Amino acid sequence: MHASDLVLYEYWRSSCSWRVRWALQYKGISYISQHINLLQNEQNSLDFLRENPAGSVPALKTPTGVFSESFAMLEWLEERYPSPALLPQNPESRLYVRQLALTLLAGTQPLQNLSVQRYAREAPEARREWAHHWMHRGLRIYEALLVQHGRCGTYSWGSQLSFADLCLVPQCYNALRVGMDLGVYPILAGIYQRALATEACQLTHPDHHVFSVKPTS
Ligand SMILES: N[C@@H](CCC(=O)N[C@@H](CS)C(=O)NCC(=O)O)C(=O)O
Repeated sequence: MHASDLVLYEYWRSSCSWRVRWALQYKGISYISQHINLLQNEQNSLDFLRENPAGSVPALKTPTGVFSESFAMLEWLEERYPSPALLPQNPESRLYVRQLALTLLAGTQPLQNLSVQRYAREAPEARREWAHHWMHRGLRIYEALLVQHGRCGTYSWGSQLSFADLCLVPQCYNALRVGMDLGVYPILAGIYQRALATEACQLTHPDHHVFSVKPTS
């Protein structure tokens, strides 16, 4: 597949976008990254909605169409480009890693998404409380799962980077941005620091990522 065959529509600070561009980087897949400015509501422009009716990022353009939902993208990338793997080999370990990933991807991020915060709460301070509440809930469950299963090492699944870490790190980044203290989750905070230090994570970090198509502001 050529670089131009894949286009990732993304917003620089979007945690859902980060997990997909990290997977692309880790697997050494070239792609074009196109910035969609959420603060300027570009996700709801008619042109973008025609391609991606979900009106969210990330969206991935492949030779067969444009797709939303970051977890579907991770699964497709894993099937299409299995090495280096982001899922363990056996089905039970995969079940566990997917559980960790979805605890944050499906059970936490949607509740702290800005459009949900805006819909649920009017005052900025009340939005912040809302976000803290749901992020703490998600991270508390994640930490408890790590303790319960006792399988973590460098990363959430031993020494293998996995979907779980691709969801955990952007979630921790979000939590820190809104002033949460990760010290109450010592195990996942350690994984966050170790994963953050890796090359693919650094290259795709919101503060360092280089877009193929420059952000409009
Ligand atoms: N379940 C979707 C969620 C996508 C999502 O919520 N993206 C956020 C950015 S992280 C977004 O585009 N928000 C724009 C909006 O809500 O208008 C996924 O995992 O891709």
